[in-house]
Amino acid sequence: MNFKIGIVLSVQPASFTAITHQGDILANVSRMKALGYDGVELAIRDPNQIDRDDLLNALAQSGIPVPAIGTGQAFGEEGLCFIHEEKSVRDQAIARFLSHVPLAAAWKAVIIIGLIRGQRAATLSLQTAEYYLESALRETAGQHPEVKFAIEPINRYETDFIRSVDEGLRLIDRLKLENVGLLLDTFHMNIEEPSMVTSIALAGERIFHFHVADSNRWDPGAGHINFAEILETLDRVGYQHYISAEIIPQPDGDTAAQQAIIHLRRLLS
Ligand code: LER
Ligand code: MN
Repeated sequence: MNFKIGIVLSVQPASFTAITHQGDILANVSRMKALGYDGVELAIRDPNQIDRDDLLNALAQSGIPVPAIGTGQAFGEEGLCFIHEEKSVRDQAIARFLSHVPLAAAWKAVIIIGLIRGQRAATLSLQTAEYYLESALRETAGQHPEVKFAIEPINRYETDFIRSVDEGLRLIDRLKLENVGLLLDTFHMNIEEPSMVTSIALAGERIFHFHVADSNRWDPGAGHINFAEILETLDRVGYQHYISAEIIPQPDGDTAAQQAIIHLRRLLS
């Protein structure tokens, strides 16, 4: 199996719980490198609030690739999203999202469209929400064919909009943009998909990125998801990108990160 193993780190402090390490990016990157991770996925709330050159230099010096950039904290911490009823908020979300593009281009990283798509207000029709989201994606991903973007179906308790692989596939079919695919996450699929392996097979080459967490969002191996069959299915559909651990720091960040890579390496060997 030709997968690389990554882990999600947050560059800025975040209230999102499924992150083993946040802040002090230099120290965290070298820790993950020492544990044997092939890459680090960076969750960045606001690229304008960090010294991007410093960050680029730090990652270049560490020699560790950045396979993906998470953007959801703009919604989680600030409420910016693509389907907000107020145009000014939608515009701010689009501007924020676009500010990730230079970093993604430099790292050849996939930009994630997770929670930044937003949650549908009770007064907003599904049709209008879909229109807002598609317009935002055409204005962003549609203008940057040099970068890949991945829509993440997220479970019903965290969003009410694009929860299943099927909904995600229908959206990218409507968009018809070569550079937009899916990010599948085992934690969400375990809640929403009748069969994770069937959904992975259905998404096939449209899977641009992959998150792993067990059924309890702890490290793979700590719950009841069958990762062996998931990795075999990914391999069968030709997936060759990163498997990125997005897990709760339980009992602590270092231990969770270490247990995750030990379990994943064992399954891949
Ligand atoms: C992010 O990748 C994720 O999985 C969501 O649950 C929250 O952002
Ligand atoms: Mn995820």
